[in-house]
Amino acid sequence: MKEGEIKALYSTETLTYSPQKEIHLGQTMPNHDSVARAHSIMSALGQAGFVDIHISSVAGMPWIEQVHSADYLRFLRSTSNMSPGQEILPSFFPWTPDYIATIGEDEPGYYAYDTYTPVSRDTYRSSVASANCAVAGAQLLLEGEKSAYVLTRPPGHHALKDKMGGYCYFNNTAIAAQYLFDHGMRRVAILDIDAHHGNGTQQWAWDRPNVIFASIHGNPDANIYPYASGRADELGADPQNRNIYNFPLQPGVGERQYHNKVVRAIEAIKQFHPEVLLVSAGFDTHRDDPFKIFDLCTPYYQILGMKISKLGIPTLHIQEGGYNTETLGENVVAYLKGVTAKSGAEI
Ligand code: SP5
Ligand code: ZN
Repeated sequence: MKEGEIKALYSTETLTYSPQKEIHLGQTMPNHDSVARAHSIMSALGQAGFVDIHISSVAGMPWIEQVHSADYLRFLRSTSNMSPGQEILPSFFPWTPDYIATIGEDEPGYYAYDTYTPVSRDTYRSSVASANCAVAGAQLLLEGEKSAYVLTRPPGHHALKDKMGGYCYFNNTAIAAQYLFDHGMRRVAILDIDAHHGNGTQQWAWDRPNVIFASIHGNPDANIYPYASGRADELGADPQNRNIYNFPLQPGVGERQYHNKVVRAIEAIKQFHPEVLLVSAGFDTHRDDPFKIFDLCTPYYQILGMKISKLGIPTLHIQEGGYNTETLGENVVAYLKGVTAKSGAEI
């Protein structure tokens, strides 16, 4: 790869996958994971001369099945039979063992934890295609690529073992990690730079001593989604052998405070001595993102990409959030320019 080039993988499913709505506090609104997000990234990658774009076609099912429960997979697969144009948002969430025993099997709400994440006849196919991209990206690392980028859409880091949430259905990052373990990797690091805590990825990493999960995100105690996880005192199943590093930040913070946490997250990863790094790369940290969590500007993503690549570990960059379709593509490009830069300034 020449300087400024990186293998970028996408599936054509992502160019048609188009969830319509979400419900926030009783208000129906357009779903944030618009198809325009994929177009924004694709066109910016093309314009910037990131020419080496491949279409992914790896069958990731064995690794999807290791990360998610059979019941959840059966439920998601069943949504493929929905009528064209039909879209469901769960409206009832069975929460006690009694409820689950009675209606859990048939109730979409059992497999969901919010009203932001709809299902339609396209959901399963697109989610499989997205996870396939992550697996294909991981395969590139095994083939000796120093870094790769995957345009995973739908995103993945909020997907739990048996529940969808936060626009996520399959945990693309956990699935890629599982694939890497099955192909001889022994220590995998995950850095989550989406503005929201990667609760699904943390759940998967929690009791895996050969995984380190480090995440920088909006403080859940400041009413930032997903509200119930991402605190600094979540250390993993064995606190003596810490493998979870959460760096919550107050909403509104800018680059200086953000970068301090990046430095600390990277320090933790370095000390873990991973063989490979997966970055859950969200760009909803940008100042113009509709979720308005942080105050980062586009050029900062280049510094961030450079800082991460200086770890010198084979790295797969996996797309997560980022919802301003005017800026998303250029933010991804700025980040990848940093990732692929051979040298340069660093803050
Ligand atoms: C992958 C990813 O970035 N998922 C993000 C999920 C966020 N879900 C919506 C949270 C709604 C928070 N409150 C909205 C305030 C509107 N002014
Ligand atoms: Zn996010």
